[in-house]
Amino acid sequence: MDLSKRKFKDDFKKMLTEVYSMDITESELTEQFFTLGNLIRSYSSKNWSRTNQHYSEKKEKQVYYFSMEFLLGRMLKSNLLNLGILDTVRSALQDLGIDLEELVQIEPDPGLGNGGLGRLAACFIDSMATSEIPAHGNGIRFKYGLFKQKFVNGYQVELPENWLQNGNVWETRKMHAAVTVRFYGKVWLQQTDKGFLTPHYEGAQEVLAVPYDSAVIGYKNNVVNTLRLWSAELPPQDDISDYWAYIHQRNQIESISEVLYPDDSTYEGRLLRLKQEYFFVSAGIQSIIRHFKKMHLHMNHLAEKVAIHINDTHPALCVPELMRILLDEEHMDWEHAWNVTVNVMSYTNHTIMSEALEKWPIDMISSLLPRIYQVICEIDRRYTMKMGTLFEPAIIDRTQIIEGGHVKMAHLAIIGSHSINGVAQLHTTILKEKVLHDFFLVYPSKFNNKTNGITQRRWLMLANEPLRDLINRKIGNEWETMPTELKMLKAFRDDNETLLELARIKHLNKERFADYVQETMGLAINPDAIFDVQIKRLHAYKRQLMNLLHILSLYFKLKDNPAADIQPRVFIFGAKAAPSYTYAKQIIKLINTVAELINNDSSIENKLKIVFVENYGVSLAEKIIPAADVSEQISLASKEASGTSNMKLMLNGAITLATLDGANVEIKEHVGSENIVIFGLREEEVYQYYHDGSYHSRSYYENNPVLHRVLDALIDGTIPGVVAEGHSIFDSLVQYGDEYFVLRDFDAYVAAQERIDSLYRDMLKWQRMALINIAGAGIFSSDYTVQQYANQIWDVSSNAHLK
Ligand code: GL2
Repeated sequence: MDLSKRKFKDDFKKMLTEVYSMDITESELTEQFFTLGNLIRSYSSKNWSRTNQHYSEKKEKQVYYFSMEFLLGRMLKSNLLNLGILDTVRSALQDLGIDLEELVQIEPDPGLGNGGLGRLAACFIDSMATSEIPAHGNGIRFKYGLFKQKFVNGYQVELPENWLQNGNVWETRKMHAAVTVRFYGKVWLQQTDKGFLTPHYEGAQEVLAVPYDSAVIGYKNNVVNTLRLWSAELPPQDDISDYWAYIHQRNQIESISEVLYPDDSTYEGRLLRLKQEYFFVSAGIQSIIRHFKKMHLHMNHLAEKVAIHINDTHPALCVPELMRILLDEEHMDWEHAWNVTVNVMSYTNHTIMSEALEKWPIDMISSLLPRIYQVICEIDRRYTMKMGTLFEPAIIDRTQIIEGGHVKMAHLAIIGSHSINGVAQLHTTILKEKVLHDFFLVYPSKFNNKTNGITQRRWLMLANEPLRDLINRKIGNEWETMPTELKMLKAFRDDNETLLELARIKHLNKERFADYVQETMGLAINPDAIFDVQIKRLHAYKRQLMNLLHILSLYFKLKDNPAADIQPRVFIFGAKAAPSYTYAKQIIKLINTVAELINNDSSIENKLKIVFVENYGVSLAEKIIPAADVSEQISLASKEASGTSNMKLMLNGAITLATLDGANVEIKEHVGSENIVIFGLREEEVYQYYHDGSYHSRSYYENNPVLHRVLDALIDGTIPGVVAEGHSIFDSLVQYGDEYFVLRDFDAYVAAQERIDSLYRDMLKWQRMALINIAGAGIFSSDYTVQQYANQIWDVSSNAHLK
């Protein structure tokens, strides 16, 4: 948008007076932040309604991305950037004596997601608006985001994250669009006068689902899509006979949208979780149908106007919920309703970890959602009947929805969707060949791959302005919306001036992060050291532990020989563990304790430091990633579906140190094996071990002296204060089989780290690698990912022509 500094200053002062009756000198940061937020809203509101109007008038097919999580991060700068007014506003505020960076800090970072999956959804809505795809997010307005992590004596402690405390400037409550969601009760089918079977409910609990909409602003294109998050409320009641019963009921209902389930991948049978899933699914689909009906088209045409995406299994109830509405409320016959449903739905699988494949006990689902359960039974019955004639019984048994007293959500999503995708090539191959092989036999054409992506706007243009400026000076700014144009940077691979400039920027970012660490943790780190970064949820398969064992090996090397020639390193960790995941929490305690030991040992002359940042999330990622030299992507091959921090880090010039897992495989293809450091078991070797059962971790402990010493340190008192944790972790590796092959990959990892050490010594060579990584990162933009979803899955145009 066109906005002069003068106009902005006038608007800002006017808004401050109107809302707070203050002038600038009286106002504090909070008032200034809300004033700016409200101004941004007013600047985007016209385009928001124009966009919706355009979609309605043109009867555009619309996409609804159903996701339990949207890990947005702070929106202030992102909205300014996308409106094209970031620099103007920053400079105008400066004239008014206000520092934009200080205002940014006022905004809470809404943690409405656990990790990669939730952040992917956030990147997608940004990219969908930018790519002019008529697509909206649909999720839950959790009152409390993911817990706030504190370390107390090295242990993770969880505190509530009350992000809504001071209100959310971006949202609008849309009471007129509220819908009712039903739980419990009894249901039976009755014939109406017109001959339809309609369900009758008795004793159902009714919950009011109230939507809160936020604008999703496309990058400089006038498109504004919608993120709709639902909040659970008690429906208004005329007479409240029992006040306390009323309060109790209200609390119970409001608890549905109270907390984000704090688990990244492990499954626990929680009734509340199932309620949450049905709640936002039912609310979302009812609202879609309401909207569709305004077009006055027959329901048979729904799939021409609506695509619903099921992001992981959490919203899999979309399938029976749409069926319920088509059958019970629209009186379609089963065949037509099913045809429409399958054409509308598509599903992404985000993990092969079997404990994350959700399943619900029949008792729970049938009492909470009686009608939905009937529909699921009928879907299952028809599936087994139809496919039973075509495939052998064992395949049908393994692919049924209801099995062993449980409803399997992935099976429901697969049977009820026309498309099933994995999130990286390797992951999709593993789905087809292993994890979902039976389904691949049944529905080969449904399977496809869509490698994840990230938005270069947040992760480069905003997070790393010095690098953005350098790139723009070298190759112009076309890459902002056509990110593969970053490849033009390759022309500078032998240009020492550019490489030195890259080095200077990295150093600057490292200094900034070092200042932050000094301020917040009181720890001095050296920006000349290698900044070696592993930021992701704490999970055994991601092998933060292997990283730590390597650090210990370096530490002992220096203890034995203080003159040992190693490049100084700062190992940076950011990770939350699910509160109930004991083993992960033990690893956190161990890392913190080793950090304490190493950081305070003056005999190693600051050659090693460990920084474990508290409460890792989007805002911290934005500080760490631009300062990273090394990107640790060291999961056991086959376990990380894709990973996305790998993409953000390469885009910022970090060198990837990786196993051939998830999207690392594709990163290697794009940058070439000389610009990435690969090590460790490959996926087929891992499966071979599973097959022949020949991995015996103890022999690695017994035969590898370095490993022996490092592992002994866990249990012999070398690391003080971790007796219980040390033994538990030692046993998991040596005694109980080392599920994720940490000891098997250790030597290869150490060798790979030595290679990093030696590469880093040649500064120009290192920067050349960094440059090639930045130049090759464009393909991993979520702009391309969503365009592929649009063209190949949703069948919508990725160009709404709103300009
Ligand atoms: C995840 C995968 O673990 C991760 O590899 C992937 O990049 C993201 C996004 O596709 O999805 N699956 C999952 O349940 N979480 C992830 O981060 N939480």
